[in-house]
Amino acid sequence: MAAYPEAPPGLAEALRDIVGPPHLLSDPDLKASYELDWTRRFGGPALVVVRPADASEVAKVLATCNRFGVGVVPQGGNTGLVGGSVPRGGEVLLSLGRLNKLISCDAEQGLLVAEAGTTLAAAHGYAGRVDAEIGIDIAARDSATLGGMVATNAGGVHVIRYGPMRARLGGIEVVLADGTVATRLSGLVKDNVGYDLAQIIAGSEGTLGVVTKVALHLVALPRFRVAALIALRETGAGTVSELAVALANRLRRRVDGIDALELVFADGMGLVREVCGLAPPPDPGAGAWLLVEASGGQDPTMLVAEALEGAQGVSDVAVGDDAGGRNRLWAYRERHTEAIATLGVAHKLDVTLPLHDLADFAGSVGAVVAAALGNDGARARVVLFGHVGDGNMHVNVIGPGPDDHRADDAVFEMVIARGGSISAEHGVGIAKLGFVTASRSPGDIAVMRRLKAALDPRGILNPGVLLPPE
Ligand code: 2HG
Ligand code: ZN
Repeated sequence: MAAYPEAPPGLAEALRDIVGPPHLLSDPDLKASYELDWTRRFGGPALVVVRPADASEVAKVLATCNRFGVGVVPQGGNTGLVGGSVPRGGEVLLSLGRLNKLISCDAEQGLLVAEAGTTLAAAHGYAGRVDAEIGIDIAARDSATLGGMVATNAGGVHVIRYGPMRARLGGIEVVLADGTVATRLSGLVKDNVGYDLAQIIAGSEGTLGVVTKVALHLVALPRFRVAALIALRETGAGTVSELAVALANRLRRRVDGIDALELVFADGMGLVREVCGLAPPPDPGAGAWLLVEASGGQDPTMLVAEALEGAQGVSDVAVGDDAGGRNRLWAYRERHTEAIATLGVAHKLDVTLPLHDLADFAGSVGAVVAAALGNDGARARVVLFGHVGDGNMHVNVIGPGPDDHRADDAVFEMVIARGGSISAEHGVGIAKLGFVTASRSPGDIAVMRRLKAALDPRGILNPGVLLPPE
């Protein structure tokens, strides 16, 4: 980590007066957990960590930092994977963790409103109490917070049915750099009065404002839900990736109410089983496994079974139709991230490919990484998995040092050449800054820069993230 920067005289005292002494952290040991991200690849020293209690304290903190011209890094559950929620060195770290109250959860209106630091798991619990759910789920649900998920437009396993976080938004409350509080939490489905505040802020990665409240549309809890883990073996009809993409499309055409279509491969499965001590999956010798989940008012099990009849490459299937059974199947997929973390600091390349190109990408990305790393290629390991239903693959490269960008660059160039996206759901952060201009038109970038200049003229909000230097 870089040397410890000094806070400008008077800043720490001013912030302490706002939040109270216990919530202004300047001791290096107390700050440490806020200064390194989940990947351990990104992080830097914060001037201080400040933990406001509510939106009005957030507003005062931002107004103060704006006056001092000091950068502010907002942080929710610190589950980000692109270096966007940890200091680069010399910013105030603004933790939203204390803003964790439920405001309302109304099944009739179909809306949950909660403070930004509420975890996704807590939100699931609130929705469940009124026989509803919120249509967003990610493996980091116990730590990831609603505000951070809006800021990064988080995706997850249910995007193919309900869309990403921005599609679930019924409104937000956001605090701008100068301390202005903008609130629109009505949750009205039809409400066409001007610019859409929530949609401007969603995906802005803390660069335009700090989210303090989130309104999410609810969906009714389905009566039936089933998950199936489908083992695939290569046949003359194609590689396991080709078979998986074909089967995902077939399931989508034939089964109503598909919630998730996820893909893991043999090396990732082996790693997860070894690290997490999981029982053998269906056909332990298979080359890949497709996890499908479907739900609705009718039991989808028969439709899934019928869709699998005659499907190519299927060597075995395990079905989970109660929560315990489903969770057991999901563990093979969800526990990839923690299992990979035991191998070292992974380069997390979260990319989308057009579906027709996904299988070819999956088959060739390992060789592209090895070539990019030259003599170091043999020591690198690539673990691939992801949300095959929406073309989103997680390419995890373990081996290159944190600042070695050769593999990242090669994969991003490959993705752009194929018409995909360098950031499917994790955001840009600082990890992908070099590829933003290749991913957006000059006019598009100009709009982003003007929005940034208008809402944060002193450039204090998450400096260095999302927008590359001009
Ligand atoms: C997931 O889909 C997350 O589980 C994490 O997006 C992906 O660890 C990763 O690469
Ligand atoms: Zn993911």
